[in-house]
Amino acid sequence: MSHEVLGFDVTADALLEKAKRDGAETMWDRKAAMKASCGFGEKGICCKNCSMGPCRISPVEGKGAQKGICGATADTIVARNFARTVAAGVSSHSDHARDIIHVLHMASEDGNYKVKNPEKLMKLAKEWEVDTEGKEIYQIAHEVAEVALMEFGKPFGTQRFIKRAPEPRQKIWKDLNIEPRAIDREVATILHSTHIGCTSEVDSLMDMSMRTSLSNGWGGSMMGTEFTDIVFGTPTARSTEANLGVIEENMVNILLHGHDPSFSEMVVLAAEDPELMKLAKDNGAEGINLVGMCCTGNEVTMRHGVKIAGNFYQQEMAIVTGAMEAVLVDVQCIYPALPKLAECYHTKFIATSPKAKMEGATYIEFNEEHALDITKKIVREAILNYKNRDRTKVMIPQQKSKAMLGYSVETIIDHLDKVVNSQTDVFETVKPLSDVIWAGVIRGAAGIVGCNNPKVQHDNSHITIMKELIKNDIIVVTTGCAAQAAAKAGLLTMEAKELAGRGLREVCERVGIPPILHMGSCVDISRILDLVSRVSKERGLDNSNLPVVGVAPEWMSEKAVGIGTYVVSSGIDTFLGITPQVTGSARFVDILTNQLEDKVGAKFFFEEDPTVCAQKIMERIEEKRDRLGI
Ligand code: BF8
Repeated sequence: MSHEVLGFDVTADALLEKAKRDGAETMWDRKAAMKASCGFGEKGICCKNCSMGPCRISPVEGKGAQKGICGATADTIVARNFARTVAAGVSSHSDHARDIIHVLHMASEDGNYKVKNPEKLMKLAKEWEVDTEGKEIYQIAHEVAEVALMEFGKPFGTQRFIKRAPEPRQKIWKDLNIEPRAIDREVATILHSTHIGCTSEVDSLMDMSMRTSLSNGWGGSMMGTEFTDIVFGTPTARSTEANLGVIEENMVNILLHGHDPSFSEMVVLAAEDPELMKLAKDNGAEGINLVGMCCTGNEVTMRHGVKIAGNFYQQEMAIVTGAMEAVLVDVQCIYPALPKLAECYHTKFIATSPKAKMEGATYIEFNEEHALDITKKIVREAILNYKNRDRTKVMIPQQKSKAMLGYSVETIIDHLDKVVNSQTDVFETVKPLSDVIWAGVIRGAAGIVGCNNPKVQHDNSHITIMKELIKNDIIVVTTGCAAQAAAKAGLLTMEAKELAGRGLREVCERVGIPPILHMGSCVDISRILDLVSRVSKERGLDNSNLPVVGVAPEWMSEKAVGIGTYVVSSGIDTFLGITPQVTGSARFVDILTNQLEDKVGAKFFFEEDPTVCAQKIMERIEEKRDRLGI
């Protein structure tokens, strides 16, 4: 079993040994069976866009096939594959957002879904010029939701939220003709343009990739965040615990895994039902213990403090503990292997989304009309399964760490208002943040985001880079599975300020924040865009002028490629700890890591060694500071 990449994880070894004893197959067995990954796929030079192929281009220049049967070169094939990956990532995030908007569209005073944050709704109505005069809140909600739904398919115009970007950034997009239009249109256009016999021009494919990615960053994802906050509340700072040690020996354990809070929020509500709580006790348990994983875990922890069982690579380990009564999933990042693994234990694996039906799963379809009834039924199934737990097969690791999270932009500004802005009587501004960066107390900021990937030691890249940066006075904001890695490592605590440099430590003490701020799920990278753009606007600059970077140390999903592309297109350099599947085209690599800077003022960096990556990030931040003369 090749799981040496787990050396960093203190819970892994014993559980993997247990999996072996239990006859349970894990990703590490499958990775070992995979032997080597496909060299053509790895470099992005396999084309299966038509059935004359698949065509594989020789990775050696001048030797073997240099073109596909249609004549597509390695450059074209790599660029087309990249574009399609971006389109898939954009679809996932934006389709998730669409579901949340539908939830607001059906929200009502006496329904399962309500407007939890009317102030945010009214702000958005104003921003989008929706007439609110004399209308009650739910009518406004429905009208705003309708406007949002049009952002997916409107025939004319560009995404509404691009006006939130600094003006110089908007001009760059306009001049390059990459202002994002309707989301579905951008995705369809990419699929069309990468069909055989359409675009072969590499720069054009890159431009289309950027435009499509922006329709997510400043469209789908941003709407996802806004509407989630309107329906379920804007996250505020709160504490929780993280790692597999949050699973309880004497409780009904339910794992929430996936992404969409319209499902997980209803499970949280169902688990608070007095009848179900009594049923749990009647079945011999002390209560119901909800725990989260991946981005749905982030959503429910930052609004309710639901404990975090772990991040992406721990989804199998949570089941191997033998103490999980049910795994409830909706969409994205769920291994198809889980239902089979659950069969090795008493665990019920319940799929709920028609968008992600899974072989071997119990399927209980979730729909928003009967949301609470369905989630109550599901929680009941989990409770009734408690008696089936085989105590001889239970092994729960002890490890867990405390964490502070829920730092939405509003919460960060609220902290600044209370301790700094109140002295100047200028509220709701990020000026104090930009002031400490300009003064050099903090050298810059990094958004560290993304997944786990068995190509590198799990969580190690996240944690190494985070520690190195805060030590050197670079404040970190984080989302996704990277944020959960930080939570498990104890880095989302006030005590973690002791690991920070003097300047950052002082800021943490003064403002009352940890040196690493958990800002939510992957969709919430839009919060980071918002924060960076506020600082740019405050200084009258563009994002590309600021000493800020994006980092995805262990990314693996198509969504991550879409995100990285919109972050760079938004003027923020992005460091990737896993090299994307583009190295079959030196020209495309040069576009990503060099030429993009001339176009959009930012570029990608590929660096797999986390220590070297941190060093390069710091050099880039200092370079940006030099250019600003600060
Ligand atoms: O939604 S859950 S593995 S893809 S980081 Fe990555 Fe984690 Fe998936 Fe982003 Ni979030």
